[in-house]
Amino acid sequence: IVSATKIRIEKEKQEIPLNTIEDLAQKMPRLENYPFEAALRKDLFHFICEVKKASPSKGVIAEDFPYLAIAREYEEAGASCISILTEPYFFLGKDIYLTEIRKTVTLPLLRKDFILEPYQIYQAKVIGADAILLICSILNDKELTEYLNLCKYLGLSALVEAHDEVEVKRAVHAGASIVGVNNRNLKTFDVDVTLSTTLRKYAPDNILFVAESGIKTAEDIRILKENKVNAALIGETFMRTSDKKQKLAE
Ligand code: IGP
Repeated sequence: IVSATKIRIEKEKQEIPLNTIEDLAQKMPRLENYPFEAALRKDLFHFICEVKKASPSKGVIAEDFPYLAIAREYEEAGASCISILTEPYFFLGKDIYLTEIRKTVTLPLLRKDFILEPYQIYQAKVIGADAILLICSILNDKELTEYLNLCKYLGLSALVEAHDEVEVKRAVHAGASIVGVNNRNLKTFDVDVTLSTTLRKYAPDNILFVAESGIKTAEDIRILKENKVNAALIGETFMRTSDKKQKLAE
């Protein structure tokens, strides 16, 4: 995934060079209030609902993919934020999904992609994202710190993804204010929904903590709430549920 993403970035740079995308990003309104983080700071349990056509572990999840209608449904159902896959090769995502959803809903939007270079952070800003995903396992400490600072400068929030105790600590040390634990092992695709609750204790209480992947039932949510997890990032379960409002209410 990393090498495919690097090739993609090089191709994109030929279309829009780094200095151009940097200029464009700086011309975008810099929102002082960091809407993505602000939404999750509200004192209740939050749902970040994901717009995702396919994934490497599940293949195509949604043949028919009315992404604008899905985003609208998430908003009506009471989601706090929306996550949108823009990664084209493994998740069949597109930047345009995010840009169009931006015009359709008012909720804060997370650009879900494999961020390796600052170029993609400027890009996220330009396409209308409020937040990006930074994955600890593909970034070193220096990059993590630098990218978090770049986010701050652009008015973006960052969800910093970890898979184990060491990565949660690295995320906190780098200055993350939102840490996510991915219950899915990216190498084996195995899901362990207890991983996020087990790792909660390695981040201070004031850091927003998000459980990601494999979350299916009201019972899963009850356990997350009990363990001081602030939000759940849910893709497949909602993508496969026709009545999203009812599922979220339950
Ligand atoms: C959603 P699920 O199992 O509810 O569809 O998972 C989300 O956590 C998952 O899409 C995800 C992801 C990622 C995708 C978590 N981290 C990193 C791509 C890259």
